[in-house]
Amino acid sequence: MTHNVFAAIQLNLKRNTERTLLSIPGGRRLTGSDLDSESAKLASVLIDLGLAPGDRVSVQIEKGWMNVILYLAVLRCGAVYLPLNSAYTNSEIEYFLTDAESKLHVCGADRLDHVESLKSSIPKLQTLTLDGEGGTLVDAFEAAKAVSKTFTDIVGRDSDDLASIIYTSGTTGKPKGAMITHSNLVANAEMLTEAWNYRSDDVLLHALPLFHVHGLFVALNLALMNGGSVIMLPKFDPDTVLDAIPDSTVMMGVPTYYTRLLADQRFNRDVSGHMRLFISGSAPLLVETSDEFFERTGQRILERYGMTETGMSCSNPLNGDRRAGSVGPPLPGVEVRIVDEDGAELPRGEIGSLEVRGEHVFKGYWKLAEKTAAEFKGDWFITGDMATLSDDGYVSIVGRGKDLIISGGLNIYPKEIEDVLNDQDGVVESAVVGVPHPDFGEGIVAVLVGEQELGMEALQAACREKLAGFKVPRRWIQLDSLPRNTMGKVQKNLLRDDYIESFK
Ligand code: MLC
Ligand code: AMP
Repeated sequence: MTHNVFAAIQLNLKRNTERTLLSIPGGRRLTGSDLDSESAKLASVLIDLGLAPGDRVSVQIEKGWMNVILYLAVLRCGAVYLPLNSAYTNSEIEYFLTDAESKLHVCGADRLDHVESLKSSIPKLQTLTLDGEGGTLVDAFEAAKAVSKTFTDIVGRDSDDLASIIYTSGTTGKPKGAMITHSNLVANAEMLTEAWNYRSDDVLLHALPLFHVHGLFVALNLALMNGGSVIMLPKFDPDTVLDAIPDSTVMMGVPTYYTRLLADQRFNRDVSGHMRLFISGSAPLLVETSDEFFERTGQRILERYGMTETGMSCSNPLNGDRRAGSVGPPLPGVEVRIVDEDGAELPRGEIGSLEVRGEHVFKGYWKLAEKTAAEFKGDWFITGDMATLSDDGYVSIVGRGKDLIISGGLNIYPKEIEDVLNDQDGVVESAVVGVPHPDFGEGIVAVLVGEQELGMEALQAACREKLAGFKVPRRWIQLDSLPRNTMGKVQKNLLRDDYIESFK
């Protein structure tokens, strides 16, 4: 028996050969049979290219049906899917491809020259392009479709074999590749199916990007593993979302999606009344957003909590008390504990470090055995989030032990931005903090100390060149010195307080 997660997906594709499982408004509609046969054809292309089980396929493409086929094809042939945010700059992706030793990289034609130039340091790297419905990947796919007999199998994998690597940044050093196994994906989808009673008659409104855990493993996998159908939008846009809601039953999003919907007066009880579930995660959902949503629609958003390394760990209940400000009890099969700085478990209600364990917890960081060991205590994974556990078992995330900004559901590690800023002429030191932002939850403020008056435009341009747009600070401040405690550590909490109104 294979543990390839694609086998679990295929079971449901085969149960739904004639039904449309994936539809792109104004574009293609694919049945279970289409998803099965087209992923097989593309898997043959990958195998013909020489991809072996375990080889990494890095992907930086726009969202669309071909992205779904590519993802399924990579799983199907036992390779490892490595999705990359389409906003990452060339200098950012260089690290990922080199570290992961990609065997195949799929990207837009505009990125090709840069990726080709990496071949000297990644000798076995091959490339294919995908732009909308064109590119060398599509050419190869069409050619494979014309061949009557190709690969239709599923390459066998063990439960502990890698299905995906997703890079997450960290408070120190370079981004780390989280190794996610086939059994992690199956386990997490099973937990969510049970917790949310996910069904084949659910229609998922999918506006999330496909390059993160939320859009790929929580949203897409869950639907496909249940034979549910997906309405796939290229991105979150209130107009297209409002058009798609009448045909949907479940929507998943980051809090920004819900604040943007609430800002649109067309979004009301009439539009949303038939929906079975609105789910939020990836960033804290403000109590006021949850309450406003409830007042507007009569429905309480179901908030859940997770991370790249673990998939989903906690969720408010489908039936029962969905508590604003809490992420709910652990999912079935997940254990959580709250510990103090010495690792001792804390009494209920006290704030401490959140640790989780279960089948959903990843295998470790790619090529980083020491970092992996440092973030586990036995099989307990240290999330880096600060939380409380109520007497009745609800987890509330109250802060972060890690220096992390979450903007519009995207994680930004200040260190990465500070490193770029500190390299610029005239900059003595910098501190980057996140403060409340009405649209993104948190917005980025850069506080700098310079040898002389700093040209903020040049600093901004330097950030733009090196970093994805969502990581570029939006407010710039120069001080004579940064506030420090007696240990010499920069007091970012004071900076956050001082600039808390920056985006008001
Ligand atoms: C885009 N921009 C952002 C941003 N996204 N700025 C701050 N934070 C963000 N999240 C900037 C761009 O750089 C650009 O600026 C400008 O906004 C317009 O870009 P856009 O792409 O047109 O923006 P928009 O479509 O409005 O996107 C915002 C968004 C999107 C919130 C809809 O970021 C999004 O879909 N976020 C979801 C992220 C997600 O899936 N997270 C899950 C992670 S998994 P400029 O100046 O550069 O032109 C995880 C685990 C878990 O966390 O628990 O789920
Ligand atoms: P990522 O590394 O992108 O997977 O992001 C994971 C982090 O997002 C977690 O460690 C939390 O800090 C945060 N997160 C995810 N869901 C929630 C939530 N519902 N409430 C608060 N923080 C969340």
